[in-house]
Amino acid sequence: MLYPVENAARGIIDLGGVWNFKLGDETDPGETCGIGEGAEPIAVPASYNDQKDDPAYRNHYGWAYYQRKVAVPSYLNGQRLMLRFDAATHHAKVYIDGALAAEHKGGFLPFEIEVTGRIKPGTTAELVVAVDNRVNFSTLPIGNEGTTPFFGSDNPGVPSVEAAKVWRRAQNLPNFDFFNYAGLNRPVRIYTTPQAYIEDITLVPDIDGDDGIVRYAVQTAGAPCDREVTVKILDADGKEVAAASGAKGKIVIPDAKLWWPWPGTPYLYTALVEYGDDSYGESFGIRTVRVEGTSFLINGKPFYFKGFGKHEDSAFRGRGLDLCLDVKDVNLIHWLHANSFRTSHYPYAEEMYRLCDREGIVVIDETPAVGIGAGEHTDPYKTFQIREHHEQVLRDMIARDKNHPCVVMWSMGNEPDTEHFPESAYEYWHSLYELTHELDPADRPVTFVCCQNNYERDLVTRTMDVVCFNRYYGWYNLSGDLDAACYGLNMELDFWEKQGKPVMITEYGADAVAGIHACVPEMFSEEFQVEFYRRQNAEFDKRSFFIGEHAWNFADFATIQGCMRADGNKKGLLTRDRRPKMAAHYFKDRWDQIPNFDYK
Ligand code: GCB
Repeated sequence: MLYPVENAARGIIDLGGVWNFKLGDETDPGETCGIGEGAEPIAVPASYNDQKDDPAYRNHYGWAYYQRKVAVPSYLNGQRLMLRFDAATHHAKVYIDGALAAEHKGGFLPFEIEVTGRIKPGTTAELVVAVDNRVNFSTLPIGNEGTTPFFGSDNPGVPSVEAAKVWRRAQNLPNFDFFNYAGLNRPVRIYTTPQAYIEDITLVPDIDGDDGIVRYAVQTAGAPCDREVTVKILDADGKEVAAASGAKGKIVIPDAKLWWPWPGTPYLYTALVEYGDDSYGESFGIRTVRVEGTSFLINGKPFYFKGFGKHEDSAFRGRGLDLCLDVKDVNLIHWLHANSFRTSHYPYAEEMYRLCDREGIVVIDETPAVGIGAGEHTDPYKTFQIREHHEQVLRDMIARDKNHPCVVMWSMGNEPDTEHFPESAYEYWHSLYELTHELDPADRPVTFVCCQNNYERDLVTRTMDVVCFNRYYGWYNLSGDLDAACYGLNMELDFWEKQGKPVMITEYGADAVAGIHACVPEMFSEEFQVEFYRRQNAEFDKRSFFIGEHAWNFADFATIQGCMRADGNKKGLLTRDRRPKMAAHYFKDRWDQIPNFDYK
C-alpha cells in the first residue's frame, strides 16, 4: 500500500485538527450513526485518553465517536478520492453522511475507502468514525477475559476481594504491558489520484559487483489507459541513472551507492513511476540482508544490533503521531551511538520508517501479536480466535513496509506461550513463519520474540532465522542478584549456542526511577540499572554467535496501573520526557566503541 504523497498528479486534504468527540459504551453503533448533542473537542491525530483529565476518558471501555465535516473543493472534480486512516485503534466503523461506509479491525495499520462518488467535489459531507478500544481473546494485542488483570496481585481466596472482582465495572484487562491508548492515533487524509492510477509498487534491491539491481513490479488499476508504465531511477540529486518500461522488470544501476546503517551513508534512490496522468516517487535503498551461519549480514557484512525496543508513547498524545518526537528520538538514537530498534509491540506510523530510511536506522518490524498466552491450563492456539486476523496483519504490515530499506527483519509477535503447549505453538508459529517468507517479495529474515520460559520445551524459537529472546535475569528472576543472574544467563547462552543460529537479546532491563541513587547498586536505582547492563553485556561480548543487544526500553512509558508499576514502566534509558538516565550515558560510551560491522 502506497503512502499518500502530494506531487504533480496527486493531492492531499489533511483531516488533522480538532474534531468533535463523545464517549460511547459497549453498544455497537450499527448501520447508521450520528454523534448527537454534547460533543467535546478532541485533537486528531492523538489518543483520546489523556486529552482530558477525567477517569471516563482514561479508563474508557468500548466505543467512542469522532465527528467532523469534510469539504472537498470543486477543483478536484474528475479525480479519484481516497479516504485513508493510518490507524484507528482497535476496531473502526466509518460513516459518511450517516451511512456505514467501511469497517476495519486492527489498530496499527492503515485502511482506505474510495469516496469518489460519495463525497462530491464542491460539497461538504459529515464524517463520523466510531472506534472500539476493547481488547480480548480475538484481538491483537490480546486482552484477558474474566476479571483478573495481568499486572497485580488480587489476593485470590479473600471473599471480599473475589466479590469485588465480580462487581467491578467492565474494563480492559490488557495481557500486555503498555497503556491501551486508543482513538485516531495517526493521520486521517483524503488523497487524490487520476482515474487511471498506480495502485502499488514493489521494489526488491540486490547487489551485483559494483552495480545495484532493482527488481520492480507496478500494479495499476482504474480507468482504461493505453499508456505503458515507465520507471526512472533517480539518484539523491534527482538525476536519472537508469530507466525501464513495462509493469515488471529488472533495472541495473551502474556503480550504485549502497544504503548503509548510520554512521555509514544511508543512500536513497527514487523510483519515479509514471502511468498515464499518474506518477509516484518511491524511495528505496540498495542493500541486501541475509542470515548465514550465526551471522546477520547487511550488504554481505556481519551486523551487530545496538539499540532497544521502543514504544509510540508520550505525554498528552498517548500513542498519537508526533513528528517532533520522532525526529527527537532519531537524534537521540544517533546520540546514543545506537543503530537499530524493534517496533515493539506493533507496527509504528509510516513517518517513522521514512525517517529511519533517511537516517540509516535499522528496524525490526513487529506485528501487534503480543499477549498470546493464558496460563498452563488453556491452550491459546486452540482457544483464541486470532489466526485469520494475525495473517491479515502480517499481510498488511508487509504490504505497507516492504520497500523500506530500514526494515531488515519481520517479527511475527512478542512473547507468546511456547512452553505449555509446545506442539500447538510450533504448528501455529511455524506456519506463520512460512507465510511471512512467502509474503515478503524481498524474503527478509523472519523471527518472533520468545519470553523467559522453559527454553528446552520451546520448539519454535530454535527454528526462526534469528533467535530473539527477552530475558530479565536479575530483575523478575533472581531479583537483585547479578552474580546469579549471570550464571543463569550463561547456562541459557550455552543452550542457544548449540542451535547454530544467530542469537540476539531483544529485551533485558531493570526499572530505574530517575533521581534514585545508591552507592551499593540496589534495584530501582540508576546505578543498579547500569550495573545490570554492564554485567550482562560482558557475558554477551564473550559469545561469537551473539549478534545484538536491545535494551528494554528506549524511554519510560505508560502502562496499566498496578502494584508492579509506579507511574508506568521505568525501564527506559531515558525518562518519558527524554532526559538521559545514567544507563543512557553508559550505553552511549559502550556503543561508541562497538562498530556496526565485524564486531563478532
Ligand atoms: C516484557 C514485555 C514488555 C514489558 C517488559 C517489562 O517481557 O515484552 O512488553 O514491558 O517485559 O518491563 O516487564
